[in-house]
Amino acid sequence: MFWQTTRYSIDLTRPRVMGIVNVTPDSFSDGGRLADLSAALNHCERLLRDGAHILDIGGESTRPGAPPVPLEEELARVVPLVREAVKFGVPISVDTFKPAVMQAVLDLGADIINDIRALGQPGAVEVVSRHPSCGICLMHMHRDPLTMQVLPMQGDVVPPVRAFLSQAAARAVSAGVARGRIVLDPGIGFGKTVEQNFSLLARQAELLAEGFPLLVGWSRKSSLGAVTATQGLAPEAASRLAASVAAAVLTADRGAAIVRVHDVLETVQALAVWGAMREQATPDSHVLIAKKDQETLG
Ligand code: 8Y7
Repeated sequence: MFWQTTRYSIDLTRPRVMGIVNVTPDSFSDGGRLADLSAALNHCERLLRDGAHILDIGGESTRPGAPPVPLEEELARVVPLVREAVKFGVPISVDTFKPAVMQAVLDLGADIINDIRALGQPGAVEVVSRHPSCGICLMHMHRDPLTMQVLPMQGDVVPPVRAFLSQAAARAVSAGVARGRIVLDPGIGFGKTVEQNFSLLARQAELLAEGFPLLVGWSRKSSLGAVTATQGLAPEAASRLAASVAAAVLTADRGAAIVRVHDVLETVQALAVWGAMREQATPDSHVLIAKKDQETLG
């Protein structure tokens, strides 16, 4: 299966690693805009050296409880970086739900729109469908970042998450977006309890049954903190590396095509081990996989 994006047709025969690039004041800011830009570019280069296949640039923190970012501020954070990042020679994804930001980065040549609101904002479907080929990630979120963890979902979340994603994809397709441009994402941590997040992992096959590739982001999320807590104390986000890598391998093993991660090097290494095992499990398939990879993305 391939993911059709603006400039790249991404071969999803093996799992792809999307490296997270946050351009929010709490990540790179040290005062001056230019310093911020060069720090962000250095971070991009590091993720690429570490083996990232895709970069995901975001200018709005979507952490639970995070306040909204005004349009002008988000544009000021994201546009200068995307303008440079499209020169790296890898697919550039932009994490935004604002149609005006989507339009601005697509005009700069961005390859993928990663929308935590699944094109739910008025005008978003139109911006994406007007573009001939950009990729799009449709993610499930319950409520919004301010309130999602105060009142999470109830009961079995797998069927409603699947139904939501199915409808979001159908809406995009009927607006003219080719199916091959779409990937789906269950939105780990977006308005779900720890148990609900893990049920989305255990039963990922039910989401795959929609027939679209899955992108999944477990990296450093609080559910990983919850299940690795000792004496009631969860490790901080930066200390959830092993847990994040374990979750990335498990989600890939259950069929996820793209993993969205902070720790690219470790995830790439872990997936290489998983891939080596898998080649032995299916002796015929690896020749095919290697050949396809040569034809497209590194
Ligand atoms: C996800 C995401 C975040 C995710 C997709 C964080 C922007 C929170 N999580 N996008 N964004 N999937 N597609 O902890 O799981 O990274 S922000």
